[in-house]
Amino acid sequence: MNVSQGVVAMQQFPDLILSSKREGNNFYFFCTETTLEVCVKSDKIIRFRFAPEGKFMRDFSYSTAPEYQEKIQLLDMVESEDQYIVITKYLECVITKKSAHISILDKNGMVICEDEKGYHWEDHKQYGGEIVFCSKKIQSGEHLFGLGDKPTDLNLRGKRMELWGKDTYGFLKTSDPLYKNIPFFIGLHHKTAYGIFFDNSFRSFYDFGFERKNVYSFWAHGGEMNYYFIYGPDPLQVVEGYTNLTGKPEMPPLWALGYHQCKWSYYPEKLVRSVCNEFRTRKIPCDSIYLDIDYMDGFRCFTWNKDYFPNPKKMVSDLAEDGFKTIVIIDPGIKVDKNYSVYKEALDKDYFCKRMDGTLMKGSVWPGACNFPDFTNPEVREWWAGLFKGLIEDVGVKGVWNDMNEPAVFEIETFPYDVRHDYDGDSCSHRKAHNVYGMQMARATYEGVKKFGAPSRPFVITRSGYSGVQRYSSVWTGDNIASWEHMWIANIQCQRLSISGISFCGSDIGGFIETPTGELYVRWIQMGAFHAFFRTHSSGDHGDQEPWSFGPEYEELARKFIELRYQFLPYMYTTFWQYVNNGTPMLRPITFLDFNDTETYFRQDEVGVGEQLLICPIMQAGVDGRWLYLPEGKWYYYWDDEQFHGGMEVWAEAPLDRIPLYVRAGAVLPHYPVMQYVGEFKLEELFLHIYYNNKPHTSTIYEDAGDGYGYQNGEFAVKTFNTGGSDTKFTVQQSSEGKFDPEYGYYEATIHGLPFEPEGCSMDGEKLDFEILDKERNLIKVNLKKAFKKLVIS
Ligand code: MIG
Repeated sequence: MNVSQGVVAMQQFPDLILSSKREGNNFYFFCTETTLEVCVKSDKIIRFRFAPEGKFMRDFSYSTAPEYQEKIQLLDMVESEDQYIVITKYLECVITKKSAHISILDKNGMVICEDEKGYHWEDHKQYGGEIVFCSKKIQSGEHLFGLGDKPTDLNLRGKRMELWGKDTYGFLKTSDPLYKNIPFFIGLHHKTAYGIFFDNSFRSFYDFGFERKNVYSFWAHGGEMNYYFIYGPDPLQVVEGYTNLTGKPEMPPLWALGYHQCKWSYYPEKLVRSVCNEFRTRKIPCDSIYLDIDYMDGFRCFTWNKDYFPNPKKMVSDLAEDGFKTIVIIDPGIKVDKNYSVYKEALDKDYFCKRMDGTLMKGSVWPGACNFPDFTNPEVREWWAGLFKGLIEDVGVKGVWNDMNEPAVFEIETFPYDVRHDYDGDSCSHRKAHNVYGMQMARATYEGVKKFGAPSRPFVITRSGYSGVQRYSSVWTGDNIASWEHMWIANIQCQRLSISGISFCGSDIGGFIETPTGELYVRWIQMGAFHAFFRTHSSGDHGDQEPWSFGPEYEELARKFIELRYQFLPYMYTTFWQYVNNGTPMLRPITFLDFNDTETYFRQDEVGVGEQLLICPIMQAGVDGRWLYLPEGKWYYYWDDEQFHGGMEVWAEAPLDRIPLYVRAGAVLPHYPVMQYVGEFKLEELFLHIYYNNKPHTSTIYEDAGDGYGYQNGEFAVKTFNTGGSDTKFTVQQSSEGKFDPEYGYYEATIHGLPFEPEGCSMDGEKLDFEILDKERNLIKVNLKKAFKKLVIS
């Protein structure tokens, strides 16, 4: 092994590769002591692992990574005097014999990603084992994205970040680390994108040219150098590749895409009921209500404070009748109390985390002194899931909110390093388990909510998580502040989470800490209406934060945007399905939307929402509009149908009753009527808003029952709409797949932007009546059969 003497630490490197071996899709390269494993997972995904002394660790990961294998179309290896080349359909992976340096090239011979020092390691003087490093060159013009919930600029170039989940109350733009641990990032240069997923759960670091301008590196305080290279070249494809690798969620219940109302805390029962009542009397749509920690008896998980909630089952079912799903918080800390059955059982069964020397891990959180279940033990997870029987099956709670699972502990921040964990049968210290603890808690919670809520779909939300957490849970961005800067941060965080495999995300609308002005609240709710998770939450002690708390003028505006969200529900649901089906992120940074246009690389306020929409929130007080950059193509301004060409800056007229919102020309957007909650009434019709375009354009609508698992057995419908036109004619064609037949009877379609005055209209060859809705805007209305195949307007 090569040794180069540093000032503080000794870096060690692999040396000459002496031989190689192929086993199926895996290749092994043997240096004197070090072994490199190269596993080809798909035509676009290659995994690299290093064993410094030739012996690999157990191949286990809480992301689904190790089992993932796709069909490979082409795989070959060639050896020359000084290098090996592993060849796939899209990639050439060059490994030098001299130092096991790795470069990956595309089929045009362009270097996508290449080692600088490459893999190296240092002894961990304090804790033993190795600190494992990998450094690569930053290519010219390279931008770097990813890493989950970081609150800083989207492009991470020039920054250094850390993953070590932390309770960061009132975090700042510069705070790091935050709650979530997502060791995945994306590089983009020369119109080519790739990703690196460093599947290592130890405390890890990412230096994107902070220390040395043209080098990025990632390292972890233990474990293996074990990373995946994921090829695009389109950045959205990189995210899809990563999401396929680490897993996609199931469809959420449709109501979970509705509006959620939360506060720390709504209690007692009377207050909960009156808040829900206010929503219905004021006709502000809402689908769920949250109970924060005060519903419990002395903060004991799975208990109720009977003074505040004498009959939870009755309350929950009354609320349910009015369309409210009740969601309750569950923290990991279990109160030390010999008279508390959950505590007693966990103690008897040895389910709590222990310190290295065998005493229980004790820490203080809301209930006072607590012990903490070891969620990395499969038996503990099963037990935990079982605890939800009471809440879900008996009381009728529909969703569970996991908080404090970084894990957070008062005074000492988190568990000490020496705490032991099972880690699914390969016992380890907290150094390795910390970053996955929250995810394993969410996983166990999800299993319980799913089991006892069957056949309904579960809803779980978590604050912490590791790669793959998206399979079990939605997330929120934690304890933010009621400020314009925090609205900006939320806009960034939700985009970043989306491109980190976690599309089901949202922020505490209006801010958790302190109280927003009515204006800030309205601007924030406008943005939140386009985030998959749409919830107002606040810490309550600072003032009220219900949509009506800011006076009638702002209430009217908040209602308008919550209503808008319900109108957009079938679109958001379709976008969610595209995420579930293909791993496509729901929010798409403008750079990802149009990565061929490098102008977009320096922008981050503009966000694609699914395939057809673009928003650019107003994040400043007292303004009536803003400049923004539209990506390539033709766009309609949602509010007045004004048409714009992309690839340039445009001014969006957006007084407080508008968010800058654009629709792609040619799009078919489904709308629901305004409803107070999902399933309030039977739908008579589905509204379609169809936007004229002279170029062909495709839109999709996904539908299913909105709950239950029929969709996994073909009970769904995917409708494809192809639009196209000329100066005198416009055509809309529909085809569909799947056997689900929605309850509504027909489509009520509005055609926007026709460049001609229509004279006739036909559906599947037969004459069809149309109505002119608005002469000036040339808005045409037609009613269409659900199964129509072709609409022609001329
Ligand atoms: O130490 O449960 O981020 O959403 O309302 C604070 C009380 C604990 C932090 C969460 C917040 C929640 C609060 N919790």
